[in-house]
Amino acid sequence: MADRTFYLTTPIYYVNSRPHLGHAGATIMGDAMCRYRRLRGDRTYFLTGTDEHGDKIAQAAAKAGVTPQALVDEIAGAFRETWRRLGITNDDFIRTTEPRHRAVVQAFLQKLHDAGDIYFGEYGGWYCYGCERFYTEKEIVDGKCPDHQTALTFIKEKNYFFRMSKYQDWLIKHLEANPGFIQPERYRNEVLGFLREPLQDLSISRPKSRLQWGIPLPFDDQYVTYVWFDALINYISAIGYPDGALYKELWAAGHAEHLIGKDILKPHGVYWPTMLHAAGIPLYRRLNVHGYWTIGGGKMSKSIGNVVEAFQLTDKYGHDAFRYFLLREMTFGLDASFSEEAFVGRLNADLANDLGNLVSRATTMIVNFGGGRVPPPGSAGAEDTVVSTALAQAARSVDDAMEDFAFQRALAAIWEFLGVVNRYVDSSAPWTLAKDPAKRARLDAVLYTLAESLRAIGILIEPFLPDAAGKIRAAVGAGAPRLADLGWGGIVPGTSIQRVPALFPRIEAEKSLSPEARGQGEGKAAASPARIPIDEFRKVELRVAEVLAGERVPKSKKLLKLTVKVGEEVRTIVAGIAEHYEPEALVGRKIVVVANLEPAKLMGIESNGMVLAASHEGTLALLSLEKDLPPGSKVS
Ligand code: ME8
Repeated sequence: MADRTFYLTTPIYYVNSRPHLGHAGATIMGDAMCRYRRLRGDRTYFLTGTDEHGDKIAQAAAKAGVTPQALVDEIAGAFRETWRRLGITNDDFIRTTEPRHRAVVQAFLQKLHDAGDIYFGEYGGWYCYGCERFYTEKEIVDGKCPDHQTALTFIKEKNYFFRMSKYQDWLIKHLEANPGFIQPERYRNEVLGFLREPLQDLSISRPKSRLQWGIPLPFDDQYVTYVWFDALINYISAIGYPDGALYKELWAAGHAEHLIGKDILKPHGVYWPTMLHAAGIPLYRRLNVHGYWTIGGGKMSKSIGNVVEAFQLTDKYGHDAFRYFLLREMTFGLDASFSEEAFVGRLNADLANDLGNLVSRATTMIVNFGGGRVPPPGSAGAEDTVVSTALAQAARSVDDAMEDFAFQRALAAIWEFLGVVNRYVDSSAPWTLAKDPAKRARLDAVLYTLAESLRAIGILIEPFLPDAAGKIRAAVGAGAPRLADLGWGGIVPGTSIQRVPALFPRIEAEKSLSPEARGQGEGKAAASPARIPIDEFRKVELRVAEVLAGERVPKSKKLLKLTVKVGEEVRTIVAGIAEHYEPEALVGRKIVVVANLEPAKLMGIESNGMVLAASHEGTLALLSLEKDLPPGSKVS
């Protein structure tokens, strides 16, 4: 991450629905990224906002018996308020109905019109009001919109068009010359895929006779522009294109990055770069594309109440926990599934247990055995350097991960560090050292290491768990967080330490989970099974297997097809772990399998064996080996 200036935008959300889980997920990712960049000391500017024109808004307002402006004011207010409540640190909030935006859209249109890139023509095509765009014959599925699964409307009218086709070759060349322009790579490939077909010119206007709620074209007041020509321009109108200081600093100097969901890849990956190029404006630096949240296996849709319900879990379990779950559970670029059960599982395992317990134990021990003050470090032994080395490693991994917007990887790296510190507490056993006055110097060294680890955790988790990070920093007397202060040894002996008893209280699933979520748990079979003689157990042949390849079983949410090596034998095992593991991430891993099961057919695939995994409250963990042994090794 060489660039020390960073301008990040989220999509501007349609005001035809109130903020929901999907919007929150995207805005939280943007916020975590910008908090991280500020922590690095980078000049950071974070923009979000609302997209307020279009047929749908006008229709919804008419239905509600209010003016479109009254409707958009209310919903834009709800978005602003939601982000304030969630602690989102956006620097500005752009609304497409603002005069500052309208002026830039009109100037942009005029520029393209003057350059001959906007022309008047007739077009007939299948239009989806949900997406606010025409679909080509190839894209239409069963006569319906592939996204909304609703009927399309055939519209034929005279309109203004942007000569997008003219820029097809240029865009292909740009993508080829700049492999990191769209990431993750699958989306770059998807855009290159769109560009294999001839690019159509883009209809950018609607006649005023049909629609009033948009920005009038500067060269024909009988037409309004809206949809993408209106919405995309927010990214530069908000920062004062063409002459504003922010525009020059953030955009013209090449520091802009967009964060979007995969649903709006084409407008951002094709329309926007060609629009910018045609207007002689430099391109954005990078487009970062995230996947979709699904609920109960189905695509999350705005019209479904469950997205709203899911969002209410923020208040039930706390904003930090909600943020953590969304950032930890989604592999950037891929879809992820949301369930209250998995949420509570993560909250208990990662937050209450790994993090909360550690902070509580460490602060309590410094209070009880160190008189509430950081002792002198003494001389660090090998056990102590394991902790400082692990911290440096975690900091490097977090930086690498954040370069790719891979929040899940950044958090996994921090949790590895927490694991090291947790094991350090267990192995150094300060409670035993405290009993022996001769071991005082060793006890001090251990307590110092713990205090220093807490200070580091209070910095490292700031982008992801800002409230908890603040509490930890307050408890160890640390000031404003900066990555530059992560270097080992920053905490000053004598600093007063406060106890932090319960950062994340454990959730008792039985009491708290909604009834549907509880029903899915594996707790039902928890009654202890009858005891068996050892001979019975010996009938089960457990072996180490190496995963050679993995893929999702088509049409199945749960199943992965794994190709594994057991000794010299290669076989297929179908495992119900697809909701917990990406198949590619398993390749090369050594796991434990039941090797002598009778073959079984699952979704038409013959499975020869079973993969062993532990599960608890929605979290699933594959059994692995503590030391490396060859595939085929017997497990007993
Ligand atoms: O498309 N999972 O606005 P929009 C994850 N106004 N993210 C989701 C999601 C889900 N199920 N549902 C929505 C628009 N999102 C246009 C954008 S930009 C110039 C104009 C997130 O209200 C995701 O980031 O439909 C997606 O791209 C965005 O909300 C779309 O929000």
